Amino acid sequence: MQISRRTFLKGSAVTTAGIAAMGFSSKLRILKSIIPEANAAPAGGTYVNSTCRQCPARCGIRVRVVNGKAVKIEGNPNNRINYIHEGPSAGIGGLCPKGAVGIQLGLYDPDRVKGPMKRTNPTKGIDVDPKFVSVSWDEALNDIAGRLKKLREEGKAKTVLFAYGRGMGPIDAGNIKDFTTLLGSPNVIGHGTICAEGSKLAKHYTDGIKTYSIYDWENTNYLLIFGANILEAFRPLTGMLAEYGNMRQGRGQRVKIVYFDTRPTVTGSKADESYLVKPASDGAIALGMAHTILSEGLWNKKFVGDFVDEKNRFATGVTIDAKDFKEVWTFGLIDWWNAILKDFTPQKAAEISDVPAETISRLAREFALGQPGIALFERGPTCYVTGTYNGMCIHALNGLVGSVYVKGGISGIQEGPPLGSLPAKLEEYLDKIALETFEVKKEIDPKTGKEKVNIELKKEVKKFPKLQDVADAQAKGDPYKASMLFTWMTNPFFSSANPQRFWDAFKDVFIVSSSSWMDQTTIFADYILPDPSYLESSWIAPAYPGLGHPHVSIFNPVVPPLYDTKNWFSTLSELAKRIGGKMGEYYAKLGTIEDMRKALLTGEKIDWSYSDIVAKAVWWKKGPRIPYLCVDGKFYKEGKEVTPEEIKEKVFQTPSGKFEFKSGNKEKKIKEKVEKELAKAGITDAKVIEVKQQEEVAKKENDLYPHYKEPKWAGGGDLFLVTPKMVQHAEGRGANTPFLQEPFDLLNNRHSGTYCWMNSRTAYTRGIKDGDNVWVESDVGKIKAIALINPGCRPDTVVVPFEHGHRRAGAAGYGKYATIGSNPNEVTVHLSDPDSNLQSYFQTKVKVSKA
Ligand SMILES: Nc1nc2c(c(=O)[nH]1)N[C@H]1C(S)=C(S)[C@@H](COP(=O)(O)OP(=O)(O)OC[C@H]3O[C@@H](n4cnc5c(=O)[nH]c(N)nc54)[C@H](O)[C@@H]3O)O[C@H]1N2
Ligand SMILES: Nc1nc2c(c(=O)[nH]1)N[C@H]1C(S)=C(S)[C@@H](COP(=O)(O)OP(=O)(O)OC[C@H]3O[C@@H](n4cnc5c(=O)[nH]c(N)nc54)[C@H](O)[C@@H]3O)O[C@H]1N2
Ligand code: SF4
Ligand SMILES: [Mo]
Repeated sequence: MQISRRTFLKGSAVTTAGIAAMGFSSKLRILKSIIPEANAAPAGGTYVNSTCRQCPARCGIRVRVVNGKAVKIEGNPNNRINYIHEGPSAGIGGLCPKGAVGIQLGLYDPDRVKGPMKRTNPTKGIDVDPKFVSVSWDEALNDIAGRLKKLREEGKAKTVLFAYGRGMGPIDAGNIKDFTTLLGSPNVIGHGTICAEGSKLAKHYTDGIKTYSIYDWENTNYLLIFGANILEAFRPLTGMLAEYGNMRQGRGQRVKIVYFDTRPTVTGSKADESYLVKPASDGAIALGMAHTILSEGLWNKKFVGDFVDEKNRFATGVTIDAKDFKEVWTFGLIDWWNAILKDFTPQKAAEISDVPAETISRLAREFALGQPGIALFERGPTCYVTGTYNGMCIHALNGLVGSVYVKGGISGIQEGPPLGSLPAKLEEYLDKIALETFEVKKEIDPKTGKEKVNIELKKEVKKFPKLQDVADAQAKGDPYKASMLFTWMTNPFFSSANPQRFWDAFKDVFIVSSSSWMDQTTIFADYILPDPSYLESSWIAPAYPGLGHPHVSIFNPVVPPLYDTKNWFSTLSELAKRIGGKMGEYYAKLGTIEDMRKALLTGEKIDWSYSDIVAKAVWWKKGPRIPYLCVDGKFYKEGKEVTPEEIKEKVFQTPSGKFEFKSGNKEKKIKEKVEKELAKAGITDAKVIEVKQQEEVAKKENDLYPHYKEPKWAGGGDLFLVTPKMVQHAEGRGANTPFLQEPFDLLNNRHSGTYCWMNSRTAYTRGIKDGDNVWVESDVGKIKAIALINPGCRPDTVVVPFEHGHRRAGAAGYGKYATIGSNPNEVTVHLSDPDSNLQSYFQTKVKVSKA
């Protein structure tokens, strides 16, 4: 439920003066009236169940509240995401370090924005004091709504941009999509392309499912990990820390872990074998492994198939006739071999990656023979312009050994929760202005026979590109100039590569930030309409992929709002009501966030009572982790064998209905692009289109296969730059938390600051000593860091972890800790993977010199 400070007080029929004078028991009573099931803790105080929002994982928390103050966060064992399934801690809910410090980071941080603020300095710049002054909610909302209304009337609704991060559920992102649709703007821009889209697309191009994966840690034997930092980042970190313990000591079979990264990591130090690879070379390593698996006859014959005469003909340099091989659940193996693999020997892979050829072959053998095992990756190999292909090469290993949809393997179907409907139907509230941008299409779903309503963007309406490109689009005025920008839970003026682009392009745009902190985007804001902390809020959030079965985490207000904040949904709702007309009617019908939450959580198939869900702060349905299970080359669901048609629809969503080594989904994408471009040139003749499509597919044939390409490096320097996350970082947000910043980091025995880790040789040849100030410099910028000599680094690679260096503009800006040091994104060149659109964060080379 959304409880602003005011409604909290109103609901309990007391006054502001009253609450200050109120004793603990009265506050507890209020809390109980909101969350009736809040149970008394033995030593006084209460426990309130809720959800963590320090990372996208959505672990369950239980917060101890004493005398109206939240004092401690623990794991909530009702929630399945951080429920410990196995080992000595089985049955409890765990937390990672970021989850545990939520009280400090999320709630009692003195640097929070305490109420609505208005900019008084019309000049904008990263180091320019915005001179914010407090305003009333009414004044701010009236002004902003007036501007939106005027833009709508002038036919400029689409020039209003909404950027959001961390939104997974209909309420989670403040119901933002409904608001923009009613407003008539197509520009609702998520932060996925500055996060981890590369791993999703690599899977879409191979197994057909475009989502993060589900890993069966409990039953696996072997992990081949490429740049997924499972003990410091990844997600859910809590689950991973517990799973790691179980995999290594909690059960009979000790899982073997092999880790590839470009720099020293905790995960690498805890693995059985760890390799420092040349940046962006993982695709080559995986291809070398695939070469070994095939030439040594180690592929999974029941899943992949075999030569018709069962004699292995895969040998280096030998072309194979596709007729000689019969594939079962895979597609394109022989074409892939002939085009890419036959000459991609482990020796070749070794030259590219710096991992010895014998090691590549040995690990390939071990992986194939040690099944079930998983080849997994996340941002490491994918944050390059060739990232999608690196990912495809790695995931292809899972195809070769048949570790997809098997016990102990990797799968990709995360069933969503069966949420109920909202009290109002969006399509009934689009007015004339909204209908200039969108059209409502109704069709009968052939499967259910029921009417389906889609709200689609009109073909002729252009929209802004992906988040990191918005700055360039704005600078060019292409597709048009934005007049307003709203941000929720994202800070692209800090987190995107070369954020200086945003500082320049958005100087004259009216910005409304909902941030609870003076982040870098907020420094440019005209208004701040601050959200409450997640510990003061009411939300729902469907599980991030990982569990398989449906699951929703629930946010409950743990304490009353400390400050004059307003939940983003209520802010949008109030703006809509002020704009009036159908928009206002829609939001009046939706009611409060509590009404919405209740409507969504009382769906037909939600079998727990609403009060139970709220009290436990979770709903989930028991179900198998892997709904479609492959056993000996046959697929089963609930014990019954399923048809190839069902597999095509649900499991391998590819044109062949199989795991593809020659990507039909990529081919489709190439063809769609040709058709779009021809249409732009006014060519619609089907024959012409087809010929052009075939030409283009032939030209790009290599792109259909998992393959390796050396990417072009940017930045003009001689040292690869990697800017990863550390365990104590919570994206850009953790920087202001003493509890996270003060402990020593496990690898380097240092705390808070911007360090540039480098090999002793790299330092020596530049006359740099440990602790010296250094310049890290590229074509786009120059930052200062402290040299940290770590002999474990590659001599050609320096590491500057991401999180610090938030700017402070006059009195505005994150507090003491966050403004320490520098932001490595200021020297990172803005490039993206053209396939996945993921920002290529690690594509820059820098110069390092003594400052
Ligand atoms: N502590 C912490 N945990 C988090 C987050 C956080 O901010 N802090 N954020 C969450 C979010 S939003 C995400 S998307 C995930 C991301 O989770 P991960 O992808 O696991 O984390 P990253 O640090 O982004 O990158 C992973 C690793 O890739 C390495 N790397 C760079 N280039 C290469 C390469 O060419 N090859 C290989 N093999 N490795 C390379 C980096 O050095 C880094 O150690 O983490 C989530 N969990
Ligand atoms: N160099 C480098 N850059 C990276 C990464 C990296 O590893 N290296 N990681 C990338 C990844 S994986 C990601 S996901 C992105 C994340 O980048 P962003 O999408 O920018 O997300 P955050 O840094 O979490 O910033 C969220 C902002 O929301 C504000 N905020 C916090 N809580 C709330 C709230 O409750 N409500 C509202 N309205 N606002 C709130 C905070 O002020 C914070 O500044 O960064 C990317 N950038
Ligand atoms: S992994 Fe840690 S930060 Fe992420 S939701 Fe779970 S407890 Fe919170
Ligand atoms: Mo992310």
